Amino acid sequence: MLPESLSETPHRRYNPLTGEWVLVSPHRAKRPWLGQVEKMPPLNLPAYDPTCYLCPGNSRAAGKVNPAYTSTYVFDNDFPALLLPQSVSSLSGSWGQPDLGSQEEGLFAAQAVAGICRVVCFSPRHDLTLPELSQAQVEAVVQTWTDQTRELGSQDFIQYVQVFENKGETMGCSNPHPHSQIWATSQIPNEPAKEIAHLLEYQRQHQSCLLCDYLRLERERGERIVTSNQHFTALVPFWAVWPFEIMLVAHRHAASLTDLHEDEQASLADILRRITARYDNLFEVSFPYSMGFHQAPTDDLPHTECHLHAHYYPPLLRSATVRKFMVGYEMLGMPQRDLTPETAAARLRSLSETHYSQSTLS
Ligand code: H2U
Ligand code: ZN
Repeated sequence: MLPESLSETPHRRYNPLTGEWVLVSPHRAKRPWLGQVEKMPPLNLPAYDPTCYLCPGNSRAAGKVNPAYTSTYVFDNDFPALLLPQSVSSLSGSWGQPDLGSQEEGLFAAQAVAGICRVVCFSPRHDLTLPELSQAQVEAVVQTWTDQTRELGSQDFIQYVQVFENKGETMGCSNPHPHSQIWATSQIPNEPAKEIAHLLEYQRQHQSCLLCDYLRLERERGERIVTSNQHFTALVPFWAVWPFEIMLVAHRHAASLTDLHEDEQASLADILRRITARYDNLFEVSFPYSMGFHQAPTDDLPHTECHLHAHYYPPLLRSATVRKFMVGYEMLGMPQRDLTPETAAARLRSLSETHYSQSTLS
């Protein structure tokens, strides 16, 4: 169990995946439990929106037309942040080689980056988010992410496939039609690169996997677990920064989405629905977040250190309208939280996994 001081005294906690610390101020945190919970009016979106660029049969920018799709639908982003290698003038001849100025060595480092950006619509329905889709529909989403990881990762110049979902206007999501994005790049981006460095170092020191070891301890302790099924556990990490942050970890030491067996894929779809139903039920609002998977790079290395997991970073703190801002001390000093991860987990654990929109129907 948590030493009592960690639920009462200001302290900092270490994130072994990134090597960064988070400041925890539990003495300030009595409020969230007592705070007024404001309800937002339901969105009441139509099943089909003729003005939506993601709905089946509609036109997108640059004149492309979506087919009358009936399951998931993947297309190349019309405004990609990254371009194919042939469209990128290499700064140095090969990917990954910084083009360093000879004298300024390192002070003006730059590298050309090539990549592919895609958009994945979860279903033709404009109004149904992950917890509102059926198990079979979410399995199709998992299968699509897996196929995309395999297809994009098999391209010679791609070293990393980042699957992510930005949900809600507060997260800068431009369209309510449920969708995710995939950016596949010629270099490993910062966040997975930091984690891989720490996973490798842990493996070197302990001859075991950091996430396998961490997951085992968390499952023994139970106090930060939110929900689990046969193949996955969702927990509020000991070092969580965002109030209701969740890390979703595969039970088996699988490195990537592409390593999951069929029953594990179904379990993944199941737990994605459970997590997002709990999130929506927290403030009875469609809960905004950024989430994404961290998996093994698709370069030529074995990456036995990598262990498939996902991070959910939701901004809401006390109600549907009170969000956490990462400003001031957090930008200049370090991230800080009031609500302890244990309290956040207990709160999420107490909620139903039946989506509130369904429970009000019955
Ligand atoms: P969000 O997930 O942040 O809402 O982004 C949606 C993406 O959809 C965004 O990257 C792309 C934008 O470039 N998009 C198209 O590819 N075609 C369009 O017609 C509009 C938006
Ligand atoms: Zn739509």
